[in-house]
Amino acid sequence: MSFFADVPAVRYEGPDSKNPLAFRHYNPDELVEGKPMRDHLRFAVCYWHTFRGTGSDPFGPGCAVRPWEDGTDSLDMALKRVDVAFEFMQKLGVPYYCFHDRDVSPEGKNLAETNRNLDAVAKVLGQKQKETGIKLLWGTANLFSNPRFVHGAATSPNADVFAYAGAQVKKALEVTKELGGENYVFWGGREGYHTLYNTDLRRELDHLAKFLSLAVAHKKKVGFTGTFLIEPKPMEPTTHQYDSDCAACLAFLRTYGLEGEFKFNVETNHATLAGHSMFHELTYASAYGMLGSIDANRGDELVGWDTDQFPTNLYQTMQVMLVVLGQGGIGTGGLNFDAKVRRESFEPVDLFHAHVGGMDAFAHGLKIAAAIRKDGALKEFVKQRYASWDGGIGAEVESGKATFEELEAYMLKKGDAEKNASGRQELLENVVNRYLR
Ligand code: XUL
Ligand code: CO
Repeated sequence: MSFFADVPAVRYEGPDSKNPLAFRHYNPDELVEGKPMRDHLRFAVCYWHTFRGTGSDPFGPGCAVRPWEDGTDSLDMALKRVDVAFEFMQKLGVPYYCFHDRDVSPEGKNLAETNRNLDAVAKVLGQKQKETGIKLLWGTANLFSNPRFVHGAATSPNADVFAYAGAQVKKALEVTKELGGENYVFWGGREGYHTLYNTDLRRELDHLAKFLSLAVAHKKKVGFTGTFLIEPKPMEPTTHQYDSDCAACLAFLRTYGLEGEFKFNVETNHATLAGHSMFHELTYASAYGMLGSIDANRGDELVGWDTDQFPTNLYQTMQVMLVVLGQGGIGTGGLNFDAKVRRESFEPVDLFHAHVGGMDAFAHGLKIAAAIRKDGALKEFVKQRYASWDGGIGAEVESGKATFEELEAYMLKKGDAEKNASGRQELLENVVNRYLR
C-alpha cells in the first residue's frame, strides 16, 4: 500500500531543472572536498513535525490533510505510521531519521504499558530500517508534553517527576541503542522557570546535573557508544530555559565536570531566539570541540518565536557548512530538519516540497562554502589579521612568557602600538557574494 502514490522518488536533475520534485543541487554521490555530499550532510527527517504535526496553532486546530491518519493516538495507528514514514523517507532519499519516544508510540495507562508500546513500535522500526537502509541519527525522550512535566522534568520541584523522567530516559536510551542510533539528544523541554518567586535556581541546576550524570552512568552501563548531545534554547516554553545557548551550556557542563561526556546539537531558530546568529553558535561550539549535530531550520526575521521553518536562506546554509567543513565534518551528527510546513501548506505533497527545498539549500550552501574555502578567500584574510601574534610580543603573550612588567617595558621603549589595519567587513561581504551563485 502506498501513501504517496502521486509522488515519484526524488532524483537529482541538476541546477537547470524546473521539476519541483527534483533536486537541483543535492547529488548524493557528488564529491565535495573529496567526500560524497551524502556524507557531508547526513540529512535526517524528524518524526515529530513531519509525521505528528497537525498544523494546530493557538488560534485554531490542526488542518493538515493526512489521509492515512485515523484520528487516534492508538498503537495500531503508530504502527501504520511507521510505514508512512519509511515510504516518505525512502522516496526523499534521506539516510537518517530522529524521534522522541512519544512521537513513535503512545503513552499507556502506566509506565509499564507505555514501555511495552514503545517496544512494539521499535521492533517494527528496526525491521523497516533493515529493509530500507535508513538509519536512526538520534533518539530522545519527550519530557514536556504530558501534564506531569508541567514544572519541568529533571528540574521539577516534585522528586517523583524526576524519577519518572529518569525511567523514561533510561528506556528511550536503550531503544535508541537497540536501533543503532548514532546519538542521543537532551533538549531541555520545560527545564527552566517562569518566575524566580517560586524557584530555587541553584537546586534545580544541581538536579539537572545529577540527571545528566545518571544518564552518563547508564550510557556506560548499557554500552551505548553514540554521542550525547545537549540542544541549547533560551526560551519557550519557559521564560528562561537553563540551556540557554552554547556558552551557557559549556559553563554548566564544566561546573559539574560533565564537559567530556556531551556535545551540542545546535538549532538555527534557537540560536536566533538567543540573540545570536547560527554562525556564532556553531563557531563557538566548534571552537571548543563541542559541535556534535545540527537541527536545521530557520526563524522568521519579523517574528520573535520558534517558527521552525524549513531552511531556504543560502547565506545561512553556506555559513553552517563553512563551520562544518572547517572542523572536518559533523562526526556522528547530521542535519536534522527540525522544521514544520506552514499551517497553510496542508497537503502531503507540501512535506516533499519542504524537504526537497531544505536539502537543496544545504547542498547548495555546501558547494558555495567549499568554493570559498578552495580560494582561501576568508581564511587568508583572518590569518593576516592576527599576524602580530605569530612572532614578537604576541607570541610571547600566547606562550605565557610575557608578564605585565614586560609588556610595560616593551611599550615604554616603543612609545605606542603599531597602526591598526581595516577590518574590511564590506569587502569581505562582497567577496562572499561573488560565490553565491
Ligand atoms: C524544541 C526542539 C525539540 C528538540 C528535540 O524547540 O527543538 O524538538 O529538537 O526534543
Ligand atoms: Co530541535
